[in-house]
Amino acid sequence: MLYVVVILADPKYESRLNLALSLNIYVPRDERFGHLKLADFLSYALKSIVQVLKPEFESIFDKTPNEFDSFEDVLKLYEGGLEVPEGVVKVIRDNVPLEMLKEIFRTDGERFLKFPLPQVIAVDKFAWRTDEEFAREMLAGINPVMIRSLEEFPPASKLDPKVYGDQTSTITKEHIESNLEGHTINEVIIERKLFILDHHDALMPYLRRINSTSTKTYASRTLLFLQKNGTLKPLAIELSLPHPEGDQHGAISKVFVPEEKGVENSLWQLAKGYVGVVDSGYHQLISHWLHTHAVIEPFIIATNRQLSVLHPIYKLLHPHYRDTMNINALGRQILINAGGALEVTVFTSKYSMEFSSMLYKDWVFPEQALPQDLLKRGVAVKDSSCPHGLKLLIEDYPFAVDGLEIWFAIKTWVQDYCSVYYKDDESIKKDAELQSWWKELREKGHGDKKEEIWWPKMQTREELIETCTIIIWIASALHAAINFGQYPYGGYPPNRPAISSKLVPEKGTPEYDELLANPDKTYLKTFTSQFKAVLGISLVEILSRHSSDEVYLGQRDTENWTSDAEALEAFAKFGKKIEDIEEGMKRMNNDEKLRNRYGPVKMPYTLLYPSSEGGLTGRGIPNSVSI
Ligand SMILES: *[C@@H]1O[C@H](CO)[C@@H](O)[C@H](O)[C@H]1NC(C)=O
Ligand SMILES: *[C@@H]1O[C@H](CO)[C@@H](O)[C@H](O)[C@H]1NC(C)=O
Ligand SMILES: CC(=O)N[C@H]1CO[C@H](CO)[C@@H](O)[C@@H]1O
Ligand SMILES: [Fe+2]
Repeated sequence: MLYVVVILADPKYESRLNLALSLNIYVPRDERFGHLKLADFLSYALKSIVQVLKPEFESIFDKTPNEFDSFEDVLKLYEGGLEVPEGVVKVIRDNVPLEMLKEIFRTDGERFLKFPLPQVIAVDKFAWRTDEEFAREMLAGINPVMIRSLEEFPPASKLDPKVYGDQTSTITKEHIESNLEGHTINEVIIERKLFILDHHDALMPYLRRINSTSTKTYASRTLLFLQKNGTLKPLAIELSLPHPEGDQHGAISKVFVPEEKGVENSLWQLAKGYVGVVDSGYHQLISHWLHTHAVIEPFIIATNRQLSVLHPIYKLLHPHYRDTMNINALGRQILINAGGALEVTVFTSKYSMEFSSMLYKDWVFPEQALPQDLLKRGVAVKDSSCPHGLKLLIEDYPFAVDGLEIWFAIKTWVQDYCSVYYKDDESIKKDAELQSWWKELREKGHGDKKEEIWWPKMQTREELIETCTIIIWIASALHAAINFGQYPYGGYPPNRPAISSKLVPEKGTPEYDELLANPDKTYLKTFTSQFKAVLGISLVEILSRHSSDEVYLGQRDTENWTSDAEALEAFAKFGKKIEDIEEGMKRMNNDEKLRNRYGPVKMPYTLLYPSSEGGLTGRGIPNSVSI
């Protein structure tokens, strides 16, 4: 009880501070980093990048905008060949302790930057450009939660036609039928082999405003076909802009199809780049920030306010909240704030937060359960003959395959644990603390959604178990799958461009002539300004790291977190299950039939391996959203 009083009486709460390197953001006492060495370092590093590197680079590149001339030029970033202007080096030297220089700025005070080689180009420097890899990253990359099955052709829009006119896709049969292994479009729809990465409706209402900033980009729809050998083939990309004469006139769209050679190939590569831009922004703002970091925070607050530390559900959930309030406060202070790093590196620019708030409207708690998410996206169907009663339509879908293993392991653990304390539904209804926790969460924490009928009523054991499983899944595995691939995939910006500064060149313009003469240069000019690339790489490198004292799924930081033997036994069983799952993942990664786990870039799918060392490992599921 004392605990609750302290929090309620707390006169301070997080508020804006002036930026200073020694940022000291107010976070409630129990939620502070405090036990950490490396997390302190990570936050220091983030602050340094945003507060030292960003303004310096901005001012220098403002005067002499530098562009990469070739992909070899970009590769110099990892070989120690990108020269930093003298002025920047001086400011860095004056502001950052020497021992941090190497780690944070990838420089030892000399004038060259050197980043670690991102995994996506570690084996092959150009495989990322293949269509197969482009499609594979929708299943095994850092935003594997977006692809869905296409059940109508042409793809329709849910935007209000009174406001937005006709937004139906302009992709036709003729664009794609030659690539369907001899089938017609109706056949592949019935066989459920057609998929879409749809970034049209969410973006269209923002595009006019976004294009008035330094970003120039498109809403996009990417159609994909599931081939016999289990890999996806991109069939067409549609890029759309609002109509120049007003929204009610619908969209103006161009359709690009895969071509091997000539200017058509250059245009196809550009089209894939724009898809990357929009998908990166959606990943960062929606899949990452909104769907993990932001939505979990109300659960932390309600848990601390309504459940005593001795309550069994408090003990169950507490490890999954570690450091989250602290990293979110830091994020609000320097990353997603107005003028912060995200607005510079993500295409939505100053509309970033509005965009993410708008999409919170579509967030539905029960659909965060992985099985529900897969069913909703039409990438799985119910089938009692399959393990867990679900059949994946794309059998080799690494995120879904590994995710389901983890999801059901968490669910079994939560079920075992809750069964110790709740023998029947009556005991749930009668638990006053539990009921006030859930009431506060729905009515205050996620208060904008308090009228929604989809909230579990918290009257049965099944509702408690599903709810706690979703919370743990979001905080641990979902966040890990979305977070720790940022550097391995996005540390090489051409593979995951985050921003575009030009539209597709039109025939008869000097830009089009340049595309003909030097398509790589056009690609880099469009997607990879040097300043934004260096800032973006620095950020994702820090954000992809584990601290050395991280606690991973299946572990707790104290052995004796409960004195109940049954609960400890169930937890030991969970830990063992998690280890077995990791072994299974390793076996699958060695199976050559599972091509999507490896792909042309020869990068095994490790993002849901539960265990990890500290540092930049591209694997590991921390218990909580901690970076
Ligand atoms: C899968 O099949 C397609 C179409 O036959 C082929 O182009 C592609 O190379 C195959 N992919 C792999 C990884 O074998
Ligand atoms: C945990 O509890 C057991 C049994 O009471 C005790 O023997 C052990 O020393 C405790 N471990 C720690 C780390 O406190
Ligand atoms: C500055 C700029 O290029 N803005 C464009 C953004 O998109 C709208 C809608 O298509 C165009 O009308 C603008 O010219
Ligand atoms: Fe994160």
